[in-house]
Order: sequence, then C-alpha cells, then structure tokens
Amino acid sequence: MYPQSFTIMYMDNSRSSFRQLQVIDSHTEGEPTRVVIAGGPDLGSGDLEGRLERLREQDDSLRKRVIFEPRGSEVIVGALLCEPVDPAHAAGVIFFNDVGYLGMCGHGTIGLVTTLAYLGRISPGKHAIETPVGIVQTELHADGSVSVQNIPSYRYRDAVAVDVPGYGNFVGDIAWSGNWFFLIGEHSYDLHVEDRAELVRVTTAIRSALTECGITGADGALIDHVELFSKPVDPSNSSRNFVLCPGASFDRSPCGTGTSAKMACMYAGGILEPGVTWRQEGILGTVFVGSIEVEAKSANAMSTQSQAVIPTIAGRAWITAESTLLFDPSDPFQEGIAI
Ligand code: PYC
Repeated sequence: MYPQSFTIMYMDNSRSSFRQLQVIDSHTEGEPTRVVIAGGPDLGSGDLEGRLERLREQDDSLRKRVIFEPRGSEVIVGALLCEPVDPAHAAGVIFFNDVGYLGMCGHGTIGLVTTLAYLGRISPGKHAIETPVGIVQTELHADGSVSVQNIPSYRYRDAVAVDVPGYGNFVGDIAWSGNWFFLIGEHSYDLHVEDRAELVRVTTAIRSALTECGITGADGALIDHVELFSKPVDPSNSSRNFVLCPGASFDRSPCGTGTSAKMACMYAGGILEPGVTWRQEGILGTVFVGSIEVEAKSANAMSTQSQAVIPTIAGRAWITAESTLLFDPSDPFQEGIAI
C-alpha cells in the first residue's frame, strides 16, 4: 500500500489537469446510447447541421474519446447534448459512432429522451429535439416508453440489383430516413443472433459492392446502412431485421431509422397504409412499434420525394450508468484505441 500522503499528492497534482466528460449510458431495446451531458466542446450557435460540421472539422477527438476503447466500444452510439436553437425545443443532439456521424438515430433519440427524463429535465409529454437532419417530435409516455416522429422518409429507388463478389446477386430498395439504407427482403440467411458474424460479413460485402458499383443515395450520398428482413420469430410481429450500421457493428435494436426506411418503402410499394401498425422485431427479438402518416401532396407532385411519409417508432430505453470519463494528459491513448 502507498502511504496515504503519497496518494493524496498524486491525486492533487494530476486531477485538475484531467479533461472530464460526463455521460449517461442507456440501452434502447438492447442497443446502447451514451449521452454526453457536460464537458463537450463549445460549437457556437446556429443549426445542428452546422454544429455537426464544426465538431467533425474541429473536435473529432470528442467522438473518439467517447466511443473508442478503453472507455467505449464500436457498439455504442454517442449523442452530444446541445442547446437547441429554438428555446421551446427540449434539446439539440449530434449522434456519432466509431466511424463518423449519423444524421438521425431512432434508438439514440429514445435513449436521449429517457436520459433527459432521468435527469429531471423533462416530464411525460411532447418534446421536440433538433438533429442535424431536422426536428423530430418525441413523446415520453407515462409508462416510460418513448415515441419518435422521424423526419420525412422516402424510398429513393426500388429493386436495385447489385452483384456481390463471393456472395452473388442481391436486389434491394434504397431509402432515406435520416440515414441511407439498402433494404433486402429476398435472401437465404436466417436472422438469428448466433449467426451475427456471418450476417456482418455478408452485409459488409453488400455495402462495399454498392460503393464500388457507384450505387448511392440522392446526390451521390454513401449508403452506409444495410438491412436484411425475414419473417418474425414471434408471429405477433410484422417482420424481423438485421441492420449493419456504419462501420462493423450491427444494431442490437430493431433500428429506428431502419424501421422508418422499411415503412417508407412499403408505403411506396403500396403495401403499408397510413395509420396501420408495423411491429419491427430486431435481432434480439425486441420490437419497435411503428406507423406512418402522409402529408397532403399537391395533385401534380410526382417526384420520388412526393412519396415521403412521416414515420413514428416507439420503444423503451433503460439507464445503465452515470459516469465521468477521465482523460489524463499524459495518457498516450487519451483519444482511445481504434483497432
Ligand atoms: O436506431 O436509427 C437507429 C440507429 C441507427 C444506427 C444505430 N441505430
């Protein structure tokens, strides 16, 4: 044992120079979210899209410190809590993971709302959240569940074929729901969590093939989420999915933006009516309950985006930790370890 005086001296000398980040961890139907509630950089004012760009350009180290080992993991989605532009809104947020930034994140928004409730900053009711891709309307219900009304989502292209070296041909739809998705209904894979390594391999190969073939979202946007569907294990659900997130991790939840993208494609295909409940089962068997609304369109609006829907997904998050992350300036791995 070190003499007590030595311990106290060590602590006094170094503690004040440590950078600190206060975080609240939660999981939403199995998928983790880490909300940074204090210690983040000052990104100035202006909308969340601009603040995301400043974070990316000027302080990408925040993302690494929060997500990389030894404090985090590739499975975690980070959420930087920001002042909203409109003081009537509950919060602004910027989502990120081990490889970059997300436009929107459904499970992360449920985690954020649950975190704000845990902190006593909001009560059951409606709360608007500003994201880099638009404002999402949320509702914290009395039972602790959260509904998220996502941004307008739409099918961009349908029945797009891609040849995937080593795996063969896949046909899928491309959709926008705050992130870009390639959605595949027809394939030969069982969507069981035990098969996750193979599911990550094939979906990663599909994503690479899309990029190599120049198959993108609108304006050349990278498609960074790949989603496979099958029959649900629980017959009371509508469908089961497996979602590859940007990077090499898969969504443990049914994926809020992935469920939004699926409902947008079904609406565009004439197989989901507004107001009808869609129960999306994820790889762990947990469920997001979804439905869509459709904004009134002008009679001659025939563009792809005229098929946009407003999806709502609902689920539940649970708080798992309230911590202070510490960064010793002498630590060579202050920004974490990316391997
Ligand atoms: O729930 O939208 C979502 C999401 C995106 C990536 C991980 N989760």
